[in-house]
Amino acid sequence: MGTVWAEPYKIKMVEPIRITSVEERHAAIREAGYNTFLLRSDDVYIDLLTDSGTSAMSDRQWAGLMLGDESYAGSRSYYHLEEAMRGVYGYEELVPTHQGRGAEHLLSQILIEPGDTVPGNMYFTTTRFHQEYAGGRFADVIVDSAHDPAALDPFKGNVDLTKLQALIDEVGADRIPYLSLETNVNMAGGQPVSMANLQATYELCRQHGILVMLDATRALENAWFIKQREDGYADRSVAEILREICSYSDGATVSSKKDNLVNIGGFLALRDPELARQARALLVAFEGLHTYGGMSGRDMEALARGIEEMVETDDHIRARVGQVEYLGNKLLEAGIPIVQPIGGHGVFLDARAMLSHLPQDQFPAQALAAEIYVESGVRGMERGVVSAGRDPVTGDHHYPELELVRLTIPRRVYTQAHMDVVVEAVRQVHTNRDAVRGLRFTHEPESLRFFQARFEPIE
Ligand code: P71
Repeated sequence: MGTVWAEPYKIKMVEPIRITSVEERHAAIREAGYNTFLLRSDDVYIDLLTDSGTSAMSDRQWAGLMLGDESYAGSRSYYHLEEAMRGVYGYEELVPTHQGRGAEHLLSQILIEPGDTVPGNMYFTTTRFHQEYAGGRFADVIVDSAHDPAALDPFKGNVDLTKLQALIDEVGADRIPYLSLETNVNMAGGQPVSMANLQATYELCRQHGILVMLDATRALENAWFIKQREDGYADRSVAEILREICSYSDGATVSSKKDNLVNIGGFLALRDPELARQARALLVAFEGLHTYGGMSGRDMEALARGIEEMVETDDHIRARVGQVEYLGNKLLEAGIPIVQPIGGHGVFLDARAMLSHLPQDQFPAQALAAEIYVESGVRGMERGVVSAGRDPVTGDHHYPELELVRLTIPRRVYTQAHMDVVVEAVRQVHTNRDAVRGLRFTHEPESLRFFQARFEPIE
């Protein structure tokens, strides 16, 4: 294989998209309260809000929709999904859910007691919500470099074992039901965990009787980075690396809307049949019967095929991450401050560096995302103080060091030419950055506020 890569597929069907005028976009963003979550997709040209549920399925997956078995109980498609999950991830017990947060809900409810602490390598919004909802407290044990957008550490997703040990000493291992270990850490900018760190973390936790639960939502992207960056893995397939990642854990939650190449779905995977029994007891109350969770038969069939397809060869993941790196490198060449190294699922603009005239309580990343949309119709997502929310005890904003706009690339959807348009748009905003004004809330929801918050520009 040479150094030039290309997509391992050709295009059989297309979906037209519309370019709007700058006047239309001004009106649209005002109506959306300067929140890109509240825009209508018809008003968006290139949609980089998220890589979640936005991927293009293959012809084999679409064919699977027709073959899905809609039996209420014991669906053939469930057994196909179970076989695919066991084969690719290596866990024994499958608990299907409607999407990732359904799995997080079940896991948090079965393992967390009020007053417990759940350490993790940086928070994720829904994950932390469910930990707190179950009465727990999240404690960040990621390496310091994860909080520095410019640090070039190849594994900025790693757990800092000193921080973890200090937490164990402080609260006691019996108040830590599990460590929540995210692969290719989303909020850090799509940054991987090394295999050595996964192994060492698992061993430390085992010594203290603490379970390790992966958030394996983007474990495939993590496997690709291990292959590229960690000694001893260059000649291993991503399929083998993924299996080894999972071997250092007791279970996993997965949002199948990412790596797994489907538009909806997810699962909780476990090794311990007793924990799986407890999860299924809740599953039937909150999601659906244990052989479908929240998914239809056709959803499960497409998902089983997506799981198999993502690791069939390394070419898929090479092209997926290659496209993200293409965008990131073009932005770097243009002098735009982004999180480095370039992540697995998107490019993260450093809004704090770009809009240095705005204090963090004027929501620079929120303002930057709105500005890029108005400039070009490209939609990104705020990942900064708005996403971080408020401390449930003090009521103050959490002020994360990372104040970012995420330009997230859906899998198999956009072309290199689309990426060039995005570069042009961000360059333009960067040139005029001093004119971007800060924002203030006009409506602030109590929890997961970023989804539905509304803002207005500060005069
Ligand atoms: C993403 C999403 C979707 C999302 C969720 C919350 C706020 C904004 C966007 C979802 C994840 C994820 C990780 C690591 C669990 C979930 C929840 N990501 N873990 O990045 O990235 O999964 O959406 O299927 O419920 O845009 P779910």
